Parts: sequence; C-alpha cells; structure tokens
Amino acid sequence: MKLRLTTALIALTAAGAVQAQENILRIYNWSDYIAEDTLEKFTAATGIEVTYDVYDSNEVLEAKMLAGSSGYDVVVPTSDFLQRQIAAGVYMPLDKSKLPNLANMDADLMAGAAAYDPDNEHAVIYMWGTTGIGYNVAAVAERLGEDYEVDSWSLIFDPETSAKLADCGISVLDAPTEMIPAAMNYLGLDPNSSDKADLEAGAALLETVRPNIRYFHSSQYISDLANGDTCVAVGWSGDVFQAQARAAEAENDVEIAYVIPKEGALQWFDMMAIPADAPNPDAAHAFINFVMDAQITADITNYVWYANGNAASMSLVDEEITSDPGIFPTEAAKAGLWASTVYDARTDRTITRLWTRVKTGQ
Ligand code: SPD
Repeated sequence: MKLRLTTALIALTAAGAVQAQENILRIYNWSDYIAEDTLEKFTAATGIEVTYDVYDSNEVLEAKMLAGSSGYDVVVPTSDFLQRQIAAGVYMPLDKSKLPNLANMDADLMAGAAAYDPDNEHAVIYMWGTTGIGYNVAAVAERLGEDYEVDSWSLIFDPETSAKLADCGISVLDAPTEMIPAAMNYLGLDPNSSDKADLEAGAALLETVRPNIRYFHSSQYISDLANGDTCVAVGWSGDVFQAQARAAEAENDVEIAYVIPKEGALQWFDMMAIPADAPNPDAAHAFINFVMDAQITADITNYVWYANGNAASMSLVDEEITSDPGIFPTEAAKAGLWASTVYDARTDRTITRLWTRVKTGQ
C-alpha cells in the first residue's frame, strides 16, 4: 500500500514538474531588443513564466540552432540566416490559427520577408532596420572639420579619413556577412555578389583600414558611443539611436547621430521563429501572438528605436521615431538599400576565412 502511494506520489510530482515546465517559455533574442515591461506583461496576461537569454550575432544563434536541443522556444534570426536554417529543418511551421494578431502585420513588409520564407510559413517579423554609421557629431567635426558632411562609407573605408578618426575610436560590427558586402558596395561592386574575387576585394579593403579600427564587436558600441569612449561605429540603426538616447539621458554633452550612407546600406528583417524541437510550442505561439499586439509592438519600438512590421502599431509609435529617416528611411534612401544575401555553405566558408584574416591579419 505504502509502495503504491509512493509510486502515485512520484507520478503526481512528475506530472507537476512537466506542467511547471510547460508554463515556462524560453526566449533567445538579440541584446537590447525588447521593452522593459514586455516579458512582465506577457506573464501577467498568460501566467507563463519566461527565461530570456541574449546574443549579438547570427553566427552564435546559428551554431546553437544547428546543434539542436537548444531548449529555446522562440528565437529571432535575421531573414537570410532564417532561410538557410529553414532549409536545414531547424524551425517548425507556424500554426497560424494560434496567431490571430497576424492581421496587424504590414502586408508589404511580410511579403518582403516571404522572399526568405515563402508564405511566411515559419516566421513573423519582429523588428527591422539598416546597417549604417553611428558617430559622435562633435568628435568627428573636430577631426574632419565643421563643414565635413558625414554621409558616406568613406568615413570608414577611405583609409585617410578613418586614420584621422582612429584616435577617438572606430568600431565595426563583428558580422562578416554585413561588413564585407558593405566594403564591396563602397568599391562599386554588387554587395550581393557571391563571387570569390568580389568578396576578397571587400575583405582586402577592410584589411587596409584595419589599423584604424579599435575593435570588432556587435553590441559594445552602444555604451561606448553613448559615453564618448568611441566616436564612430558601424552599427544597427536602433542600437545607435539607443546610444543617442542614453547620452541625452546622461546629459554628458555627447551627441550621437546615425546615417544611412549615400552609397546605400543593408536592410534586414529579424524574424520570430520556433525551433522544431521547442519544448513549449504553445507558449511560443502565445508569445509571438502577444508581440504582434499593436500596443506591445509599439512599446518595443518606442523603447529600442527599431522599425517594426506591424501596421496596426504605427499610430502608437512616437512621432519622433516614425519621422526619423534613420529609422524609417525616405523613399530616396530606400532605393539604395540592399537585402541580405543567402550564402551557400562554400561561400560561407570563404567569408569566415576572409573575416579571420581581416580581424587577425592572418
Ligand atoms: N540590439 C539589437 C540588434 C538587432 C540586430 N539585428 C541583426 C541584424 C543583422 N543584419
């Protein structure tokens, strides 16, 4: 009798543990990419507790996804990485019957994202942005002259220009599939080219300006720009605006600006997706649907300064954000934006090798 009771107790405890587990949602998202109260509100609305980890590189996320059993329920790859991860069977198709807030999404932007994920079968736009240049207005003017117009990739890629800025600190993203195409574009080559000679030319240009670059990192530049510890960063639009906001809050006399260079820039979409082996796909769907609520998306945009793909949220986004051409590019700037290239495995290996050479000189 005693044994039976114990067995029943164990069974109950195990069921309880499973249930408790089912009420946890594990999210893996980019750093500095969510409003302060989003997760709290989600838990209040659904009773689902959240664990939240961050990364600052698609390569790091990809390694985890390809290894499998990540334990995450929602992840946020950029659309080009998403496409090849879908091909590798990393994500489950979304159950759209659980996503009524899909009706809030901007049809044109979702159609753009569908170029990487036909019919938006596996993912929904979280935020989108551009990869441009953040800079300290006074520090750059001091070195290049009050009349110097910051509107070109030459700030980084012209060795004479970047040499004049090296002392105040230039950082670039540790993102080879963004930096090498940006250099190719500056050279007048197609940034979407997978041609080895073109990629080598882009990498060679980066090697030329390497002595002027203080570091390669994809998140540290937010605080460094804001504190005046660096003066130029190749960065993601919203992150640079966060640096601007932090400097303004600190009242430290640092003015940060963001520019989409006149030669053009990468436009990217970060996408919410559910790993095929997610422990809690129901909670994952609930979270994705929650984020697509107009007010929740607007709150995130208002906090992280990134454009979103949610048409219904736009009237709730601060005018300061909707009217900023660095966040919502003008039609003229849009014409110069290029979309991310999806590289095959061989080209990807070439890029990785070139990037190691750019960073280490070997
Ligand atoms: N701090 C959030 C940064 C989000 C950047 N997304 C990556 C875009 C890659 N092209």
